[in-house]
Amino acid sequence: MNALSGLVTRLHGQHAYVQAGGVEYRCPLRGRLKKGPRRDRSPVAVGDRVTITPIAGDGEPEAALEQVHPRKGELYRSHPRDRRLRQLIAVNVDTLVIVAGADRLAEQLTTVDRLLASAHLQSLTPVLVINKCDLGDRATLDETLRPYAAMNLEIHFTCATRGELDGLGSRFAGHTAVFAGQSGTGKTSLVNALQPGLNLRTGDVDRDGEGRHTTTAATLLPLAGGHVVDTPGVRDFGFYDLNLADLSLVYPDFAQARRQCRFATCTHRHEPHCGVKAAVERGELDRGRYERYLGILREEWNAEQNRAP
Ligand SMILES: Nc1nc2c(ncn2[C@@H]2O[C@H](COP(=O)(O)OP(=O)(O)O)[C@@H](O)[C@H]2O)c(=O)[nH]1
Ligand SMILES: [Mg+2]
Ligand SMILES: [Zn+2]
Repeated sequence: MNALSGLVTRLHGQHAYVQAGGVEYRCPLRGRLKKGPRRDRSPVAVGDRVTITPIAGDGEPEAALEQVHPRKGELYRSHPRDRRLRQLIAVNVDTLVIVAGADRLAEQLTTVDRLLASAHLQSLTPVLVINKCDLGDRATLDETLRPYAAMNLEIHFTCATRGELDGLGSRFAGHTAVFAGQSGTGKTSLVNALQPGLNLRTGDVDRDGEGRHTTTAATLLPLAGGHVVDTPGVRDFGFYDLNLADLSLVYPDFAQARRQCRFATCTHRHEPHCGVKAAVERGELDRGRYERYLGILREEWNAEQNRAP
């Protein structure tokens, strides 16, 4: 049969599911496709553009993966079980939608900061969505979000269950956006509200956070002239290719103060003549952002020390 161009919408077990010409094909991952780079476990990722050859048969449509086309824009993290490996969450993406809940915003800010740093590191446009606005007081939210608004981050306030989308309805036309954030913040509910008729299952708040079973569950969906990728909750979003001394380089709000640090390699912890610490003391840099930065630095450092030999 003739080769077709398609789009990888999800990975499940040993298969990739590929949409081509309105048909979903199941494609074995162990096939003639060459293994991807060693740092990746799988040769394809959600969002990959691929060439497939359908395999004749009576059952579910099947095809062989022939080729993966060059990628533009990747979202990845370090593999939760082996930090030397990169875990691709989705590829060919340009926008990272960071979803947090208005009811528990304060305790989700470290996750927000990690995802924000990832967006900067991976050259994706970040969009912050505060969902469940029916459960939060707007003045309090605005106060909590002041440092984020000050860095010109695009912020939307939504209530997915009431269909209040604060302009997100057409925001993703012409884009591929990944929805990420902690479990239970309403990512799937938002996708449902953005694209009536999808009827994706919601409400599965997995208290274990992220088990092995959730790591392949990112799903690409068509939406108002673009695509979105719904992901399971990612609380612990480890950086894959970051030299820890460079973490603050992806903090746009630290940029000006960093120039006053005496040492170019300053990590803004204990070093003398640190412009960042000084800016925090003067109240010019948000103390919460700074303290969460220190916490992330410590967590990443510990993860480095504990990584598999
Ligand atoms: N009160 C309120 N609940 C919401 C809102 N959006 C989602 N939820 C509820 O939050 C729970 C988790 O939603 P879900 O979309 O599965 O979150 P996900 O884990 O981020 O995909 C479900 O019970 C939803 O009905 C909202 O705007 N307001
Ligand atoms: Mg979900
Ligand atoms: Zn410094």
